[in-house]
Amino acid sequence: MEKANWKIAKEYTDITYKKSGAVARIAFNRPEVRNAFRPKTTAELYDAFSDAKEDSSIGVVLLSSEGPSPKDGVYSFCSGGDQRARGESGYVDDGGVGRLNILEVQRLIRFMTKPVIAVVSGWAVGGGHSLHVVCDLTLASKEHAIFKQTDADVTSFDGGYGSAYLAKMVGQKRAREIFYLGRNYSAQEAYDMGMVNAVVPHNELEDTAYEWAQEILAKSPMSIRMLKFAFNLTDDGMVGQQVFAGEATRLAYMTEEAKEGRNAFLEKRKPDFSKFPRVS
Ligand code: S0N
Repeated sequence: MEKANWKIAKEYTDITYKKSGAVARIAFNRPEVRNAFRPKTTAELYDAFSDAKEDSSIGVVLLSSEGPSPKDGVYSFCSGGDQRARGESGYVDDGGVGRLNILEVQRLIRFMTKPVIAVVSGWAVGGGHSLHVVCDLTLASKEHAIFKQTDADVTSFDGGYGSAYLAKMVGQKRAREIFYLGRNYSAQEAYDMGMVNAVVPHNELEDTAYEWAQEILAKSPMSIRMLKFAFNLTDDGMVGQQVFAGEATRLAYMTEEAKEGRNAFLEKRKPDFSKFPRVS
């Protein structure tokens, strides 16, 4: 299998952003705080994900992390919202404005036309756990990944995809257990519950993620796009329908039938749809 040849796509402080061929890798880079995200981190994530979304040479995005921590050698994917950035009324940015915007990052991952793979090298906790839930696929380090929900310990809880969509994945009882008890779950336990796609030896994790990306890239991009939004649709309500329908319209525009509709208007004549089949 092809090996990655990562090149820096853009410099940030709280994340790293690289590309290799048609794969983008966005990684948390605050290992000293278990890769907790602060408002600056979420702004950088949003910027990098937007670039990966808009770059038509990119087909798959890896959401990963740098590490281990220089302090104690512990690996972490992400430990959620930075508790030191919480003011009296929520997470506060450097300018004193209350914002975290991690939900906007979740929506970008959810609604971008490309699969996003969570590469969980260590702790996936709180909002970090929710991020792996919202990604299309999750690969986890056999030795170091630990899944845990502390939202109810710190009163900073994800009542959206992080919990409700998790329940679709692992079942209501398990999801409630994860949130109500806040226990640690190994990669194998997470796999057994259905929230991890593969348990991978730690030193093979990044290469495996790149290989999975290559396998996806060999498929029809249109099919992958339509399937992603088809999988999303029933859980995303009218917005899910809107996103799926947008892709259907994009396909429709490519037909001769659509061109006849446009041309007739521009040529100020009645459209002639008689030659187009009314398929059963
Ligand atoms: C990750 C844990 C389990 C790791 O434990 P371990 O290995 O024993 O390490 P520690 O000694 O605890 O930590 C090492 C150093 O890292 C710092 N640190 C760790 N996590 C954080 C964090 N989240 N924020 C700030 N610092 C963190 C430690 O303080 C320590 O530093 P030093 O060495 O200086 O002492 C364990 O660390 C842990 O449980 N961490 C906290 C996890 C947590 O509760 N996260 C927040 C959960 N909530 C969210 O993420 C909500 C996100 C959110 O914003 C949101 C989501 C949905 C809807 C809306 C919102 C919204 O509010 O906008």
